[in-house]
Amino acid sequence: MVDYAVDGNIAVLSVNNPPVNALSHRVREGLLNGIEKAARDDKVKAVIIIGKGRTFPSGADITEFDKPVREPWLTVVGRAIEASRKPVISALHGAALGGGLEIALFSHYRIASKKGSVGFPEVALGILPGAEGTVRLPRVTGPAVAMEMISSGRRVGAQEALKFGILDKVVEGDLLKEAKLFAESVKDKPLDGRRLKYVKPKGAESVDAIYEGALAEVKKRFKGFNAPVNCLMSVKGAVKLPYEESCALERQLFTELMSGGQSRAQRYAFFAERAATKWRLPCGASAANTKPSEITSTGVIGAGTMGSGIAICLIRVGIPVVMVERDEKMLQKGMRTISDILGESVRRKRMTSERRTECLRLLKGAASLEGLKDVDVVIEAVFENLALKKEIFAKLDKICKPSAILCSNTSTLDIDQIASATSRPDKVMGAHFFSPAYIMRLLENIYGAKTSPQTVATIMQLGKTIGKIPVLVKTCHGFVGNRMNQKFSSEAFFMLEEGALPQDIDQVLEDFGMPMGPFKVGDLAGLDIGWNIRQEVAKKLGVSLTLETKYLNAERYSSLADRLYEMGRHGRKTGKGWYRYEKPMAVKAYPDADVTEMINSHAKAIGLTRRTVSAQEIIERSTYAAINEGFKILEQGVAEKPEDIDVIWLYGFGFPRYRGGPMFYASQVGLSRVYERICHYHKTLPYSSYWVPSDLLRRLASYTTQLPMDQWTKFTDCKL
Ligand code: 3H9
Repeated sequence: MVDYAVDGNIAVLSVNNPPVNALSHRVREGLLNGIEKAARDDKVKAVIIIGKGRTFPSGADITEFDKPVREPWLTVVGRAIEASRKPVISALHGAALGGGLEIALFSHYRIASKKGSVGFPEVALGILPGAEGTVRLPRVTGPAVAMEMISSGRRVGAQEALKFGILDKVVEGDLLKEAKLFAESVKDKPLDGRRLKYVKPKGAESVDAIYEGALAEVKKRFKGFNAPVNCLMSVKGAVKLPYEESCALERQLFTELMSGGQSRAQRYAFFAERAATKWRLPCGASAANTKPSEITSTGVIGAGTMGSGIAICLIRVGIPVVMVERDEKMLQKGMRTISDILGESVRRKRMTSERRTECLRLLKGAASLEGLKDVDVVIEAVFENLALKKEIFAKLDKICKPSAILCSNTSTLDIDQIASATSRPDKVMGAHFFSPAYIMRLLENIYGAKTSPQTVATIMQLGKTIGKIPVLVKTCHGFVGNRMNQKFSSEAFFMLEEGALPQDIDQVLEDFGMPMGPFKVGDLAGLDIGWNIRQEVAKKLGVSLTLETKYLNAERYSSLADRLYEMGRHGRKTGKGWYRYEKPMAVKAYPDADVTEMINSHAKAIGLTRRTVSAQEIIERSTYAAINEGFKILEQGVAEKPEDIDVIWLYGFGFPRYRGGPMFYASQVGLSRVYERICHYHKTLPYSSYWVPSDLLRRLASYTTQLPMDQWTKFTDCKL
């Protein structure tokens, strides 16, 4: 795990723990042994710590966090490094993160290769850098930079780290060779001033003001998260308190976070995200045994918001796109949108203007589907209409080369139906992007009954290439995200009828951690969209909706949103929706007495006596309706594992990461409690069939000791 070698009078400790050289028990032990061995060897005058493979250690081994701690602790190793009488030089490359950076800060010198980066991502795991990271970083950077870096988890490149004083030198070429030259140059120098524990932190006089400013910022930016606040408190302590006291404070704040539920959820989310990309099909094909095809050209159909956003994702990573639109005016509008969005990235310094020009060069427009005859993958992003999509896929099938993969950016429609319009159902998939497609990281990829493993592998790989978190699901109406979200949102309307107001429900769910309550989301999206969809559904069912409609297709129906629509309140764009706005498109939402009045009279019209709906009920009915559906989704093999569902909710709907996702949240509440409440709502809320308890949940809830999440799907009948 740590190789020891001596070259001349330099000892080299090489950490060898692929893939990211995590500081596992054996690595810590190896480093400590190496330092002690170098101390005993009279020949050795300096020590280099370096990582083998792709990176310097990227942090503590997160898989060890829930196990009993094994000696030596990271701080024990670090303190031995600092106490060494022979200079220790950490030579960084790749991503020197978390505990890795802490090891470097215990060392007397730090050099890095030009492409290396450093950072403290612990905050994303719900903890803080607990091996003196918060104590040591401010000693080199001052409190402002340390607070910003540690509370945000931001990674900084080598040049910026040099500017901040984190590094002593940035080198090009062979890192080990450069580190040896550096070691030769410092091996006889005294170590006074190189041991950070003795360095007086800078900025003590201004730390209170810096802390207050940083606190206000993190409370806004990371609302609800505990770790960023503890990070700031610890850095403040490091600047104000004597060294040992600040270490004790750091340990106390670290332990508090580590033992809390937020960190458990955030660590789960870290691994869930990685597990989601490891897809597996019922036939046994998987990410591990299926090779993706190479993609060198793509086509996007539709130059609207979604099509343009998808095209940006592709050209941004160097993949050429042919964008097709029937209407030349729309095509030009789409091209302009893309150019403007990339222009904004340049203005925000996220992209150079040369890079923007290169990206735009990869974008071509075409006025007919013929333009797609040579591309490897097509992503269709037209209006959500099955007949239209089938017509387009039938044409594509004739035009595109036989090996081309055809994807539909649909949020609900059956992939098998779309595939049936082609002679290549094995090469048809759903690729559900979330809006705005160039920002949202989730890509819900949908396979149909005949989709081939290679098609799946190719589109999952394409998702990774364009920087998304691709999650694979089986086709069904609404797939995973919208199918569950529909239940989550439906309950909000019913609770309005029963006694709550839009602002009550939004506030409770925002306090729970959702980025926006469902009524603010509705106002933002535009209430005409939902109205159109409801009219379409009613038309298909051959019924007409009235303002007193209470049931649709034997299911409970709320016509409150229809009443609002009829009042001309179409959301933010009209300055009125569930809320009142100062003017159309304004952001600040005000509760509106007219809406309250409308809700009250509607309840009366449909014969409901309004009552108080508690915060607890709002949370339960929204989340448990979605969770029950999540268990049905697992039962039916639509998602392969609970992690897939959680990742979809974390990245597609902003479910609070410190709750891990709806399925993890259910595991923390306790499956028997969740099941019991679902049974209660099933009994008390008739005509909402989604409250019928999931059979899988019932079985899991019957265990006296709750089963771990990785065993849940072992209990599905129609297991993958
Ligand atoms: C810490 O340091 C605490 C200390 O301050 C104090 C302690 C007292 N441990 O992401 P990838 C696995 S907390 C264990 O796909 P990339 C990962 O699960 C830590 N395993 O690669 C995956 O496994 P698999 C602070 C880890 O190239 C494989 O490695 N550090 C760890 O896209 C490849 O990972 C962090 O939070 C770990 N620390 O990205 C850094 N890290 O193949 C967390 C990764 O079975 N790591 N794995 O799915 C990262 O951000 C990224 O992994 C990194 C590489 C940027 C390094």
